Amino acid sequence: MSELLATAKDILKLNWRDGFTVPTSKLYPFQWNWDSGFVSLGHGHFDVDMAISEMQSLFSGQWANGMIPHIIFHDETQSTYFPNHDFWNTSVNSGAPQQPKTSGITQPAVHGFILEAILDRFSQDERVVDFVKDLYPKVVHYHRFLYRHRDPHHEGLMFIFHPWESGRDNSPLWDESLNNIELSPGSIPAYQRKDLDAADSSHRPTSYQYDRYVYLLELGKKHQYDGAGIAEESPFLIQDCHMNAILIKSNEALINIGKRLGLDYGEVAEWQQQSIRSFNEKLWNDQLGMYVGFDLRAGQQLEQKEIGGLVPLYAGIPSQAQAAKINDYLMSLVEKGYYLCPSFDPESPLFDSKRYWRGPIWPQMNWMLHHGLAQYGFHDAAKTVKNDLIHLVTKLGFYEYFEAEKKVADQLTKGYGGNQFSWTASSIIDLIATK
Ligand code: 9WN
Repeated sequence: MSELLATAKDILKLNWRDGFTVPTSKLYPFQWNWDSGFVSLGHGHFDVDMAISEMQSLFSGQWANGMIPHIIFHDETQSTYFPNHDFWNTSVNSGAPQQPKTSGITQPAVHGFILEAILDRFSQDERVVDFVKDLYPKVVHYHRFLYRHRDPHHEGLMFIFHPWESGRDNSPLWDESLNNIELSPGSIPAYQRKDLDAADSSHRPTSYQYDRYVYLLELGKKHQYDGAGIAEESPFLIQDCHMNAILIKSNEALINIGKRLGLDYGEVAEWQQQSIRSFNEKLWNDQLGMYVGFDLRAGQQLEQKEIGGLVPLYAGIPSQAQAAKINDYLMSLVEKGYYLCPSFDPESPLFDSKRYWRGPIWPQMNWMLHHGLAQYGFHDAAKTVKNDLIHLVTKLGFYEYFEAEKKVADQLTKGYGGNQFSWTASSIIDLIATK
């Protein structure tokens, strides 16, 4: 364990730049939104100043409308990632910062619960309390953006208009919406992918998917990235259960922090009430025994079993009976010979054990699931989710994601995607510290 922790710490140091951490140096050379949240948690175990700086650095990219972008391009000279800051051209929105340059879409709103975790750990440290008080209204403003610009029917459920916003970029969940995008020559600008220079192409999205990612990026740009036209026009418009569960978990954290530090949480409490009610009414699927997303364009649920459908456990959304169904699903995967937890239903023909979000195990997802299962008293599954990740990282290295099928994983010598990965290090550090 101590060797594993020492390596994890070294990785966080290695990926540390001037005040923030890159997910992995080759494949993702900038600051990513939800990665930074988890990474901040890891830094907090060794150096609280780094944890604080990580979050401050991320929020230096906040837009006037409140949005926290999914990428902050602190280093404009770095050209090994597509799409770079110039391709996003965020100057179409007058509230986008000139400096640092950013992308024009967002990612899961983990910051509220990360802030609460940091406060829990350092509640006696005045600097930390001041930092939390300073960041608090900015996080609230971010949530305000999500409710104001991403919830046109005032349901308390935000939508995403780009797979990259979900954090689960090429999940099979998005296939149908992407397939509805018909591209004619000239309908998207010319571009050159850079990810295939840094990762195995059999682990990454296809060029068919990338063309559609670019199409949706251009659609966002056309509407200044926050305009009402996005909801009217986007062929990809999803109320994702993972995004909304994380938002709800962070709302709850903001309410807790507000009570502790005497900060105004009235607006958050209102959002929260409506969000939890709508979430249970609209996103539970009894047949599957888990939560699902809702496709606003097609007007129907996305009926697939996948990792995002389990995350509401972490937000305390399901009843004990609903949570038990989620636990049953996880235990059935163990019986069928999988490490926990595959990102997509292994029994689906759409499952792909190597490719990105179409099957493999992701460390930060196990972190959230571990806490969710423990909260509901499912200690066996909680332990398995934690120990499987520790086992895979010990055996295969600090990779971005991992093979889920036991008999295949046991023959491998390394994980998938990027190596020396920051949130893998962070999740391991924090999980080992958790009882
Ligand atoms: C696009 C950085 C990010 C994660 C996402 C993951 C992957 C980027 C990409 O890497 O997405 O945002 O280029 O593939 O899917 O969850 O935040 O680690």
